[in-house]
Amino acid sequence: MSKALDGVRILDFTHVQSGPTCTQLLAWFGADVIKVERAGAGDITREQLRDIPDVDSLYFTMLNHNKRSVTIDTKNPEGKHVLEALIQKCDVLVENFAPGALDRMGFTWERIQELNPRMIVASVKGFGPGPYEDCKVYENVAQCAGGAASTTGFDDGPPVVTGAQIGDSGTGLHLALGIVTALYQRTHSGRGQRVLAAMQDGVLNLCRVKLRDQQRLERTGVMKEYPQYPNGEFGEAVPRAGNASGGGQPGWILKCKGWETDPNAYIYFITQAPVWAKICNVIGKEEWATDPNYATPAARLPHLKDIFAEIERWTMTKTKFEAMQILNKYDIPCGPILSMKEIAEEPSLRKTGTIVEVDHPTRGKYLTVGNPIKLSDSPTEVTRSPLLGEHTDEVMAELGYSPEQVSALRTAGAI
Ligand code: CAO
Repeated sequence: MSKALDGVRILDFTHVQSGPTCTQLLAWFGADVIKVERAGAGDITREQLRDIPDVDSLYFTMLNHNKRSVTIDTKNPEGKHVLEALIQKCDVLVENFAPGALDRMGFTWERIQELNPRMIVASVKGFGPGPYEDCKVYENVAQCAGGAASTTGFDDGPPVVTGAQIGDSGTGLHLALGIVTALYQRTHSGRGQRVLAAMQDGVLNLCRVKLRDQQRLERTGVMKEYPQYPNGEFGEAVPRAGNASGGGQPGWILKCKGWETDPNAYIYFITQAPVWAKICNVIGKEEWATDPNYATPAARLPHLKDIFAEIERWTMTKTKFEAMQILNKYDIPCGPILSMKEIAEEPSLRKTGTIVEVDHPTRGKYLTVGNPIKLSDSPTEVTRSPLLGEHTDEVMAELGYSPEQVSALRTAGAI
């Protein structure tokens, strides 16, 4: 079966995490992704967090599936010529170098347009134009500068970063959308364009509800869905809300059977208004369904802590999976806290291709996260990440270089 992005050629100049997540998605949708790396070293993540000596790390392999790897020294004059040939052949150049690095290599937007006016140049940067535009940025910097850290954690503790890589992988997703949108516009404009996804902007986009709450707080001085209500205090900025959903349906993480020894024996429980009577029945507090202090969502807000304490008395008598099964029967929204071990072993995720086992020539078998976006007419087959420079000869031949020319370029250190 053909793939959604069949025929689209991506010049992948990305490294570390944010850019590679974007180009991996495009590769899964069928684009030919040619990853450019420096000979000898390659993407720095190949050697970071290694669990097997001299073997590409899981960090690298899990971000670079379905790609081809070519080595080019883009600071070598001959290497620049090779890169120029690639720019002429490809549809999209994706990069996430430090600000200005591409210009310093001599590949300004103007130069790229001269070479290929249809080229889309897509970049991840830490910040958009402004005081921090020249800064190098990693994941947690973006989480802090994008509003996530100040709103994550508990009221009495410091700001907390989340394990979900919203700065890197989140921005990679944003960039991928920008790229396919620009490809679509090119079908009628005939022109390429620049696509920028700043990590601060991407994180803030994912924290949109917290900017909503900032404005609610400024108007009313209080947010009744937050754990600070009714006994705590609100300051000038949106506080950390612990595990509160912060949305229209209050929720909290509750202990389940075994919590004393299992750090993940917990369940997220949502007291969704339409099923309030069922919740009361399940936990044995039938009277709360009609008690005016508990019967309506507004009446419940000042009592949320007591309500969750009462529900927890019930959840502590069940494992998270037992609780899940019972609650689902009544359409009560809830979710077990799953450990990575449990997720890795979950058969249904294997079946859907969300968790995939991949074989690699030097590493052997390992697990990875497959394509989370499923297209019915463009299924994803996850293939292993390339070895450094594995496809240099193949791509050079496609660019019209003879084996002798390739060998001379190699001797000159250009590829
Ligand atoms: N041939 C020759 N030179 C190459 C090359 C190649 N194939 N590939 C890269 N280089 C050069 C670059 O041109 C750059 O050289 P100059 O500094 O002389 O211009 C140099 O390698 C280093 O690039 P860099 O500054 O991007 O890399 P770094 O390790 O110092 O910084 C990072 C890494 C991620 C902080 C920075 O790239 C960055 O801020 N990127 C944008 C934001 C981003 O994506 N962050 C997420 C990273 S994932 O957590």
